[in-house]
Amino acid sequence: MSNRLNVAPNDLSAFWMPFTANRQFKQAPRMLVAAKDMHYTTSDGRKVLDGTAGLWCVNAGHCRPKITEAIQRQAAELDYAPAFQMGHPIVFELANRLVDVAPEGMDHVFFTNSGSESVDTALKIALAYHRVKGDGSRTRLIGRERGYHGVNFGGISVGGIVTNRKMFGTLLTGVDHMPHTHLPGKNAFTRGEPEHGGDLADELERIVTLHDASTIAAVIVEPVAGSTGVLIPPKGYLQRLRDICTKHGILLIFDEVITGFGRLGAPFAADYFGVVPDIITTAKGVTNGVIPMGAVFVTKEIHDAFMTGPEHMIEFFHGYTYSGNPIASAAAIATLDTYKEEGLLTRGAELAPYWADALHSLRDAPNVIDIRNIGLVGAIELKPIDGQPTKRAFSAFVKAFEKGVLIRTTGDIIALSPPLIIEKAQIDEIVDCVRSVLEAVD
Ligand code: PXG
Ligand code: PLP
Repeated sequence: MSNRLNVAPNDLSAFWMPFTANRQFKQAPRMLVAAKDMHYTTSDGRKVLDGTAGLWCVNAGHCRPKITEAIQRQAAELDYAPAFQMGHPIVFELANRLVDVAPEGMDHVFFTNSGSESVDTALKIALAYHRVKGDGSRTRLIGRERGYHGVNFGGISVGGIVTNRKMFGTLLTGVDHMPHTHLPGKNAFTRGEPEHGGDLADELERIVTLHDASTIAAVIVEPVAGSTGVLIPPKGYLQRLRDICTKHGILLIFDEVITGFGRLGAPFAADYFGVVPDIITTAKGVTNGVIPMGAVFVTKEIHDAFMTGPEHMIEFFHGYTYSGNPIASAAAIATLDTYKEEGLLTRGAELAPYWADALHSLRDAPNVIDIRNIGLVGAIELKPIDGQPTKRAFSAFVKAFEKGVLIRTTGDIIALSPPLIIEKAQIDEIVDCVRSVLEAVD
């Protein structure tokens, strides 16, 4: 084991941590120094059960040998190749492999390095697609309240998380938002897709009428909203969005950065719900979270619309230095191999009923006001402490970590999304821990 284990740096000030209460963290750091399968090891040598697959990304569990070896081999063989006007075989192989597991009709892949980049790429593809088709008046983008589409300017413009938007000026113009679908008064403690709220998709029709379809390029939604606290689409909602988009020539983008690669018990949410969009954004699970990589899937129709004009000309003026870089590509292929060998893209479906029962057994725990679940995702919504929103959930997070389980909280919601290799006994361990924590915190 590395000799860095147990050696904590004595000055934490230089690193400005992302999405973190920096001052509080640095007073009482929570350091992870190693990981294997379902567990992290902390700097004080404790094992912590990973209830969140890192940040919703380590779908096959940690430090899987095949992925580690692929990265080591690739780093020694071809470390980097220019992404523009040059190629290397492994990224082409990866694209073929990804298209094979993607929903029918998703025939081409554009590589990025994160979910945020995938989202901005998808929005740019949508705008440019209409333009190359001679439909350049379609410039509006429609997102949804409470949506999370990463942190770049396109993503926060169509996103609907107020704290992620309000500090950053006027964002993209020409963006509108549909209402979110969270209806706790009607749908609390629903298992899977809620009964009420499918008609909220008709709000899209209202927005289309307001702006006129001829001005709208695309609609982007998370099929299951993750980051905001696990909002599951009401029955019929996504199909209705699909129908409205098709009727008006608007592209439908599913942001599957969380739901992609088995999280719901099907390879993609598009498979799970039987609703196929025009563009799918992914990241996280593409490489099991091990190396940054994102992938944007598009239909043949969208791709082919760009393949016009003189052949020596670049068709789409977009790309990243690290788009499809060799090491990430090798990690992704090894990840797909691991998913396939262990049936992980559908394993969530087998475990989902057990997962649902376990989560809903917390219904009578203190301060629980809602429990939601789908595939291997779950949320436990807590009653906020009066005048101190987020405090109760954050205390639960800290206490659970001390007790040996990593959970994630957003607002006063506990979100759970374990690696897809989880065993039933480990599901019990997470739920028992959450119960004891809820009994212990204010
Ligand atoms: N779209 C969706 C739907 C996401 O969930 C992104 C885009 C952005 O991906 P990157 O790779 O740029 O972070 C995400 C990421 C949380 C949490 O705790 C969620 C995300 C990232 C970090 C934390 O809910 N989602
Ligand atoms: N900024 C500068 C000055 C650059 O030269 C580049 C890329 O060449 C970028 C930003 C974009 O970096 P990336 O391609 O890694 O997104």
